[in-house]
Amino acid sequence: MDFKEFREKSDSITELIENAIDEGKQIIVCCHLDADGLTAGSIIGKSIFREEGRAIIRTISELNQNIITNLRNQDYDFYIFADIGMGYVEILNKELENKWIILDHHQSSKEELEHIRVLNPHAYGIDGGTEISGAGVAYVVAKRINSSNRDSAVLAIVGALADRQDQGPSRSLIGINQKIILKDAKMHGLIKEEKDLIFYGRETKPIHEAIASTNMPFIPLLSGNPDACLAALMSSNFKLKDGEKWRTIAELSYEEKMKLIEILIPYLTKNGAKSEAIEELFGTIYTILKEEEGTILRDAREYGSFLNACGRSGKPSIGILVCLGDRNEAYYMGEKILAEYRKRITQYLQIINSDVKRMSYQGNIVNVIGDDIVDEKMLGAIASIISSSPLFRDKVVIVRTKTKENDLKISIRRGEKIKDLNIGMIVNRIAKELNGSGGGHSAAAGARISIEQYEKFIAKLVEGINYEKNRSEDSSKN
Ligand SMILES: [Mn+2]
Repeated sequence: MDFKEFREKSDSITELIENAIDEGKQIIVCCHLDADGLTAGSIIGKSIFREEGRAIIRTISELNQNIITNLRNQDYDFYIFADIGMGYVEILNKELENKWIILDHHQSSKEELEHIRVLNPHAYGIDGGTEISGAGVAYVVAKRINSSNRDSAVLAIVGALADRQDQGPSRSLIGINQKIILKDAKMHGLIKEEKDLIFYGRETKPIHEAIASTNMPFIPLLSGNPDACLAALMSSNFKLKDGEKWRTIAELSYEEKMKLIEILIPYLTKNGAKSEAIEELFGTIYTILKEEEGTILRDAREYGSFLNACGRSGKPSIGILVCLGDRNEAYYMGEKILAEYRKRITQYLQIINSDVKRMSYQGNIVNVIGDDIVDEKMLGAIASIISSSPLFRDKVVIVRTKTKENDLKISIRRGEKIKDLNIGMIVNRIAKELNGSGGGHSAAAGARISIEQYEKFIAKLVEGINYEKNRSEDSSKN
């Protein structure tokens, strides 16, 4: 890893942004619409506003020639792509000449990674899949523009967690996320880090509701079903109320938390192993101290799910407003969007679970057909949830759905227990061979192909996974 070179490159990229601000250029920040993209775009947008630069932030779900031509025709003076852009360097060069930069953490070719207008950690041996997210890359630059932008460290942590970069012990952040971003946040009293049960709403919701609204890990029969959670807890005489008031997970004693885990074990693991359940349910909680107690945004993971819900429900601008500080109208709208979004996810999962034709197995692969039920914007979320199930930790999960254009959108997730398999690279190659597009990270990738190519896609994927697996087993023998 060459952190010094990454630093130097961020200096030169920062300079390009500063020049654009100084010259009064009209800047457009184009960011991806998932939580990491929204936080990345907001961090960089905020830093430009702070210098009194002129910028607008816009979200995009994907890049392609048409979208880029369209952007060019809108005549902005400077284009910043955040958490998106890899794979399009050549087109950007052609269409936008020298008026663009990319801040991203997705994998790409060496040539793209090292391009003078691209800041990407992969170029310096820093793993963009686990050590820094798109928001983190934006943060590194924002901090160089003005050290006051350290207040954005919180957003960078939200982005990293939403991109599931909590890959350290007890689901903690590692790499630059931990050594630089989290350190900044802690030093300025912005974030508290502690180990506890990972449940959405651990500070805010009644216990059964907190368990029910947890999607990661997804707990079969309980996730999305508060009545079933309530029944399970009541039948074990769990103390759910203090007088009239519902208690929250955060209020429980250590013994009570252990008792809660005991109750959940049968739902979580086949063999009822307590250690596995603990591993699954205990983790590092990141609490955002400046957010009001009792709100969704107080927990950094929940903040991310709030933003993902906005982005994937077609309301990314609500998410951006919240990132920029709105705690009134936009926040209340976001709350409603999140509730609705969780309801839909539960419905999708129920259909997938109850219709045997929708889920099939092929060696290491779990194949899920979401056609005509799963909205393409929510495909990634569904793939992540299914893949987080303890049953599939050593599997590659593939979920597909039809797009509006009658193509297929496919989301691929590598189970936690599989190492040394770069799904993003494999998918990128296969999609290209089949005249589609695709790519991503080593543990999570996506593709878009025509329906006719689906069988070939799966066959090539199985082949690619087996090839990589054998190769890494061979090399580990040597
Ligand atoms: Mn990202």
